[in-house]
Amino acid sequence: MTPHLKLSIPRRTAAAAALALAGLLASAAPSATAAPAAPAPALAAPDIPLANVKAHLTELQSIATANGGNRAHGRAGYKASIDYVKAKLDAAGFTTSLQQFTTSGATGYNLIADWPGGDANSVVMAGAHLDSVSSGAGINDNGSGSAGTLETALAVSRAQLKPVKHLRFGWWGAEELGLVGSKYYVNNLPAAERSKIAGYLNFDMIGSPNPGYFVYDDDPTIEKTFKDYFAGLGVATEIETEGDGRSDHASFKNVGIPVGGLFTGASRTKSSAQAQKWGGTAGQAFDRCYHSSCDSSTNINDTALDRNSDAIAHAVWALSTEPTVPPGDIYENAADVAIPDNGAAVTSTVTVSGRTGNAPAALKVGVDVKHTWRGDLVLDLVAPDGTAYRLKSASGSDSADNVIATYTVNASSETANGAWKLRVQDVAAQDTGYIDSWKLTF
Ligand code: DTR
Ligand code: CA
Ligand code: ZN
Ligand code: ZN
Repeated sequence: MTPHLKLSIPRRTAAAAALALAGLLASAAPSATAAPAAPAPALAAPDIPLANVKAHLTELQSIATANGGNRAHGRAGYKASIDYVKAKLDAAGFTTSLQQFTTSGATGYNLIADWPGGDANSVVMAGAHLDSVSSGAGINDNGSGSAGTLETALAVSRAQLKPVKHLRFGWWGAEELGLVGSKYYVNNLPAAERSKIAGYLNFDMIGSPNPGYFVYDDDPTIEKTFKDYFAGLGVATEIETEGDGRSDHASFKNVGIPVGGLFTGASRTKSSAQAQKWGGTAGQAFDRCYHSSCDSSTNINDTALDRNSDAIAHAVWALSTEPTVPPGDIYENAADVAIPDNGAAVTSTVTVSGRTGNAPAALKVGVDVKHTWRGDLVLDLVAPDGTAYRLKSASGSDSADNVIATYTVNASSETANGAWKLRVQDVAAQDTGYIDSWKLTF
């Protein structure tokens, strides 16, 4: 099992951030079923006006039209695109810098924009590649991600946001040549600077004309932030399965930075099941104009572009403005434990020591269980004295995958020190999985 990436900020803050972001707060009494309740967001993101995002796409289309029909690396259309985005950010008060590199015999450019303020040692970054292929204007691929990211940055400025973490945005060159710009950025970032990046959010194709709603399955906190947003809209999401290595998040993931992102699909075909849940046309590609000359202003689904742009803002706000939760002490077990299908319960143990007195009335139990059809699963926290606290009961109809959640348990009647166990049982046939990791935060 590939261990999932942790937010690379100091563990205590990471856990606090994860807890602050986690959507499920549950107070459980012995054998009571935890009743999840979503916490109020620390600071709700504003709506991102679709018209503003579309206006950026109109400009990028004009740039392509005026420069040989594309915005590809090494061409005039790319540099004009970078200059357009940079001018908007400079006017909005960002600290911008152009990073030059050479590939395929031509000069490429990355644009980095820092929003002044926030903890310089904990950076939340969002980015998109701005280059197109040479065959077209690249309005969905990837004007859409570039414009959604740009408009979110401009919304940060309009709000004069004062985030806890530092916010940085990036627009990458030469992604279509092999993630060249983002690799150059990461490779030229000193290790000490890399370790300050708490997470990188990537947006590459977020307005496909026959859209799917895919969330990258990488860092669980980032993934959950996006999935919670779409759940709030009543929009089902799927895990992005073709994404590994396919866009700029790979450059960050390869050096251990937690990543996440959104995607509405490229040349793969939408299935009938997907058309059932998302609408659109089954048997047709998510984007029939992928890497083609028809990837122009008309090659966008406005609803998908709007929803994903709003999701970008939601994640940027949520991941950078979470309340300063007093750090707790974390006890974690990241060893994978296989869960037998429709079989006996398994446990994973964390041993708590060196504490005094009882556990808190709001003991945080963070779980990461990878398992298809999570309705099969029953989860309990078992205290050192054997008392069981129900975290999650079986719910046959819940066909979604994975239990990535944080529960709050009133464990004030339990002594803190001792061997605490997460007990998981699969109570229905078919579908299997494993405990990926879990942790207690006191
Ligand atoms: N490689 C990207 C398009 C792409 C294809 N699959 C994925 C998955 C996740 C993000 C992006 C993509 C491009 O052509 O720019
Ligand atoms: Ca919107
Ligand atoms: Zn592409
Ligand atoms: Zn792309």
